[in-house]
Amino acid sequence: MGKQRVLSGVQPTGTLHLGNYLGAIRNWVEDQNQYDNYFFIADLHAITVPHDPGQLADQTYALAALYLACGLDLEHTTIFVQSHISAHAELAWLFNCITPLNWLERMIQFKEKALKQGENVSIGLLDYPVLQAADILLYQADLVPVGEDQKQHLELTRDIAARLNFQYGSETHPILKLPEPLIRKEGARIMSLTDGTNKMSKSDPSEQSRITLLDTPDEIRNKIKRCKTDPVRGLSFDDPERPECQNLLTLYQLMSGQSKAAVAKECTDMGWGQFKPLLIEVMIEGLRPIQDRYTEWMTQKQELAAVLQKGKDKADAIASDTLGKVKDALGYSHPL
Ligand code: ATP
Ligand code: LTN
Repeated sequence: MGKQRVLSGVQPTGTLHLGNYLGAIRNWVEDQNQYDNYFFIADLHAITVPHDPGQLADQTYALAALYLACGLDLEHTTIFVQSHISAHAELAWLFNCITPLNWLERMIQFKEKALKQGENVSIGLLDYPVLQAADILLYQADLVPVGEDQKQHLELTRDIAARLNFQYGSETHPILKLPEPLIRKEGARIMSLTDGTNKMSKSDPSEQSRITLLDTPDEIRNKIKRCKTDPVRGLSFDDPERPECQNLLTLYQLMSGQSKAAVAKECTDMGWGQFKPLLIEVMIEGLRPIQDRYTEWMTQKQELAAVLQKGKDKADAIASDTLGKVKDALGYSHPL
C-alpha cells in the first residue's frame, strides 16, 4: 500500500506566529517521512478580506521560505502556491452549486471575521470554506493537520465530499475521498499573550499579542516581560481560572520539547519572575535555527521560485485528474 497523503495550507496574511507553528506547521514537519505530503500557500484565501496587492507576492515567497525554514523536506514534501493551479477555483465553483447556503452561514470563522469587517463583507469570505474543501478534495487527501479553529471547516469538507459522492457517484465508486482532520491535543489552540481567552492570531491588531517566528530576541524579551499573567503564586496547567498560566506553560513545554509532567513538576513552586526568563530563553533558542534558515532562503529567490514551479507541476497533475473526474460525474462534455 502507498503512503497516506497529507495536505494543509496557511494564508500569506502576515508573518507566522507560534500558534501557527505549534498548532500546524510543527506537525507537518514531524513524521513527514511517513507520508506523501502537499503543503501550499493559500493566496486565494488571503484576499477574502481586504489586502494590499503590493505585498501579496512578497508575502507568498516569504511564507514559502518560512515553510522550508521550519523543516519541510523536499524529498517528502511538495510545496506549491494555490493560485498557480486553476483547478482550485474551478472546483470551488462546482462545489458552490451543490453546497447549501445555510451550511456556510453557520461557520464560526465567518461570523467572527464578518463582524470585524463591518459593512465590507465579501462573498469570498462566506465562500472561504468551499474553496478550502476544493483545496483538500482535489488531492484526495487522507489527513489534514491543522489547529483546532479549522475543525468546523474540515467537517464541512467531509459533508461536501459525501454530498457529491451521494448525488453524482455510486456507493462502490465514490468520486472523492473523505479526509480526516489531524488536530494534536497539545498546541492546537495557543492563546494571545494579552488575553488568555482569545486565540493567538495574525489579524490581532496588537503585535504584543503574539510572538512571530521572525521576532528578534529583544522583541521576544519585551513581549514576554509585558505579557498578561496573574497574581497567584505557583504555576499549574490545570486551573481553568488561569488561562494565561496554562498557555505560557504550554508554550514552555512545546518550545523546550519536554513532557507536560516534567514541566508541571519543574514549575510548580515558581513565581513569574523565575519562570519568564526560562520561557524567553527556550523561545529565543527554539526560533534561532528557523530564523537562520529563513534568512538563507530569502537570499536564494531563484531556488525558491524553482521549488514552487516544481511543486506546481506535481500538484497540477493530481488536481487536474480529480477535477476531470468531478466534471465527468456532473455531466460536462469534453472539448474535441
Ligand atoms: P488570521 O488571523 O489571519 O485568520 P491565523 O493566525 O488564524 O490568521 P491561519 O492562516 O488562519 O492563521 O492559520 C494557519 C494554521 O495555523 C491553521 O492550521 C490554524 O488552525 C493554525 N492556527 C492559527 N492560529 C492558531 C492558534 N492560536 N493555535 C493553534 N493553531 C493555530
Ligand atoms: N483556512 C485555513 C487555511 C487553508 C487550509 C486549506 C488548511 C486553506 N485551505 C486546506 C488546510 C487545508 C486556515 O488555516 N485559516
